Amino acid sequence: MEKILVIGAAGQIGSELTLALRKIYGNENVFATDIKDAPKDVKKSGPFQLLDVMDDKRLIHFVIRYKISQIYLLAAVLSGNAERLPLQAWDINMRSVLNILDLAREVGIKKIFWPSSIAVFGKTTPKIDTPQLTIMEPNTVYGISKLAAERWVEYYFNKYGLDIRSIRYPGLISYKTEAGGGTTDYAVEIFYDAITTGKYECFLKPDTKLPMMFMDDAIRATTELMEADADKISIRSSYNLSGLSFDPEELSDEIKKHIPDFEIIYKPDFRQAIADSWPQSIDDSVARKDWGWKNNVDLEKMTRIMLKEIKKKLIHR
Ligand code: VAH
Repeated sequence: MEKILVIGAAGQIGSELTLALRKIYGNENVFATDIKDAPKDVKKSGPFQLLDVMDDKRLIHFVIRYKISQIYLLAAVLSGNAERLPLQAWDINMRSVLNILDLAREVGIKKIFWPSSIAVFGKTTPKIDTPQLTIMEPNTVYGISKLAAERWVEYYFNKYGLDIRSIRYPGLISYKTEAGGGTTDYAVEIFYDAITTGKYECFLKPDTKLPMMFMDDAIRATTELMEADADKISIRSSYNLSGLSFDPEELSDEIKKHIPDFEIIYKPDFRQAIADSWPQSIDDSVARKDWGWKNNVDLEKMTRIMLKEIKKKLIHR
């Protein structure tokens, strides 16, 4: 029986991935951990424990005690927050990965998932349909740490045969957790403000097009990648993945179809420079060829689901 450890299970991806993994492997076989308390549905549906991925001694003790066979490492400092604490963010984003890689090699963990990001691309990368293999000169702390970690995960595959798999997530949009300090999180905050106040102050310019994805597609991509035969995986750094691409104005126009009086004002801040260094759209043909990836949710469907679910969530607050 697989025993799965999710690190960062209280976060935007980790909280939803934990529930998806519990559906596949059984509630009691998916151990959710984080350094902060997890959402109710994560804590109620199976084991949850406070655990710091930076504490390598406690980590190895946990993995041996519960006979962990797969690890999903979702803990990281996102782009906006990382610019505020550069060296701490570098340390957390790098040491967390290296702790897991070394632990996995030592105790023989079967499979690991680790998320990269489209933040590994920079100003010199082709912006439209960014290829899987291309120039990568990120100039954000978050992007630099994700690019360095991509090199490490590929190194551990080549040198020790570690089956670690990864996806370069675009901006992820979900309603179960609040935004967590990312540059793309305007596309989450906007829904809450549209519903509660009818207006949103956007920290990016109206024409800032970015690659995005609804969380359900991202979770499905993750489990499909992890369940694919190892011989189908040709990329051991991290797969490009794409769902949709839109800018704040296009998202605002879609919201107005549901809330006609919705108003948006644009006050770009330091995150504009981060967004300007990222691609506008991603070529994910390698993921489609290798393990049959395809996205399901478009802008219209995502907007409808986000408004419906956040309204429900706010009523029950
Ligand atoms: C961020 N949501 O904004 C993350 C993501 C592509 C961006 O990695 O930092």
